[in-house]
Amino acid sequence: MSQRIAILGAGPSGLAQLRAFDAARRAGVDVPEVVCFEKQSDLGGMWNYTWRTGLDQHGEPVHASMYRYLWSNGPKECLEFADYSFEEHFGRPIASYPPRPVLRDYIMGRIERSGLRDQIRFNTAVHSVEYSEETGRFTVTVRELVEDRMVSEEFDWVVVATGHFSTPNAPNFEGLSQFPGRVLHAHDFRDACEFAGKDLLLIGSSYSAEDIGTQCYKYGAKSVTFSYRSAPMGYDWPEAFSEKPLLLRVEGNTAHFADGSSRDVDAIILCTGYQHHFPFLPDELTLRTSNRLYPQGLYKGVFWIDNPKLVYLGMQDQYYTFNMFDAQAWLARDVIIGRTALPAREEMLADSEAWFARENATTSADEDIDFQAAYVRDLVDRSDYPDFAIEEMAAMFKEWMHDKELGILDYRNKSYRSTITGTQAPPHHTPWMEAMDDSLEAFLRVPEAKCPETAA
Ligand code: FAD
Ligand code: NA7
Repeated sequence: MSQRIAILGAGPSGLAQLRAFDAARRAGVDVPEVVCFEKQSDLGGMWNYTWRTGLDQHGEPVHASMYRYLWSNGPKECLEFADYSFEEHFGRPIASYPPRPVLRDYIMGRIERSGLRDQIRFNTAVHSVEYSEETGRFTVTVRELVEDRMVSEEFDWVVVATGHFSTPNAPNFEGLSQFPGRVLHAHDFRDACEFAGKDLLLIGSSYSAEDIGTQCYKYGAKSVTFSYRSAPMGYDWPEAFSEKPLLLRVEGNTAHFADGSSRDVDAIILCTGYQHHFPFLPDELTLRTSNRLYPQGLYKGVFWIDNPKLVYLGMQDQYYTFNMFDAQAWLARDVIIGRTALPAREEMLADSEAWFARENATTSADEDIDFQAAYVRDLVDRSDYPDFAIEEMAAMFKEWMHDKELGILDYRNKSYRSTITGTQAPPHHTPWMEAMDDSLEAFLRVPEAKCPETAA
């Protein structure tokens, strides 16, 4: 009987796995049957926007943590697919920091053009995965959401690509229950306009805090106070921003911080990160990790060492995103089709522990970037995924971090050169702070040429 592969999730990671099999099929390889289960009604994963929060219309947890007006927080040149450039998709060069709908269009375009949509079962939520030692196969049980029925099927391999930025890590702080304003986690943040004119407190000092804070300011928040647990972000913030140590308690609408200072605020947003959460997996197959560059227990960051027929994609904290997921998916495919053999368990464990220790030894963001670049290089060298300029991208990531230090509200106005096509991105027609419309149409609009007499 030919092998069957289940891919759980049709976000960038799951789509990378579909694309990897398709590339082999096009090259004449006899590939197994692939079925992708996706609980949303469309592909795109986190890049789909919904107004919904909490549970969806079927009673399933809403996956989306993305919000209106979200623009890429890194240069698109660092996440470009090696086998499908932005220029190929849009037919011309575009600016370096696109808003969410543009990136979604790009991710979806590669799949639509390969005709892979048929392999995805939409509106289908995975509810359990069980492995039988006896048969050596997995039973995947899904709920078909529209029909409201449970269905089980058997597979030889399971690829978990359900993402890890969806289930909030939401700590409690004394007094929050009595706070008179809104308290929410970043996962439920949707529209910055709601907070225009307000004094905001954001807990956390990483990407979500930085991006939601700057965005609320862009759309009219009166002030933004960040509260950090370990270290402040330390940007050269405009006057309306301040950074405080950890929130100790809230009394009424007054927030009290660890340095004895306090501040009156109207709303509190917990930007305290996410949990890796796999409610459909049994204990022995569940990855348990913090948000880090090398989660433990995975060979090459992908294969579950205790049962390597279970594959995890995209479970790392991420500098590299789409192209790293591709590199992982290509290697997973090669093992599944028997092109590459996995070493013995002891060797897999030793390799994974060595990477884990190497990550623990990094002491700066630059070293973290180099670490992830080395990891992606190791993956790419093991499959026929098109080689790409991983190390040059690492240099771009470092430049990007420097751009942010120079101007946290301006860094998205910079342009980078694609390592895939060699094209320098044009500057965007509107500086990010003034670009209020995040639609694909507004982003791609070619500005009208100014008459010589009106051009200053
Ligand atoms: P996801 O995109 O999360 O996709 C997982 C898929 O699995 C979803 O479609 C989901 O519906 C499905 N799923 C989950 N559970 C089930 C189930 N039980 N049954 C069936 N289907 C299920 N990355 C960047 O490169 N640039 C950025 O600017 C950027 N900004 C971000 C901003 C925010 C607010 C967040 C949260 C993330 C951001 N990221 C960014 C990272 C982003 O997560 C990745 O780009 C990418 O979406 C990860 O892909 P994935 O496929 O691993 O996971
Ligand atoms: P991250 O990057 O995992 O960061 C989580 C932040 O939350 C980080 O600053 C943590 O502080 C902070 N945190 C976590 N728990 C607490 C508690 N209990 N108290 C105070 N602060 C806490 O998650 P993000 O949401 O910022 O980013 C995730 C993705 O979403 C990313 O890819 C973006 O592109 C969008 P720490 O520094 O650990 O002390």
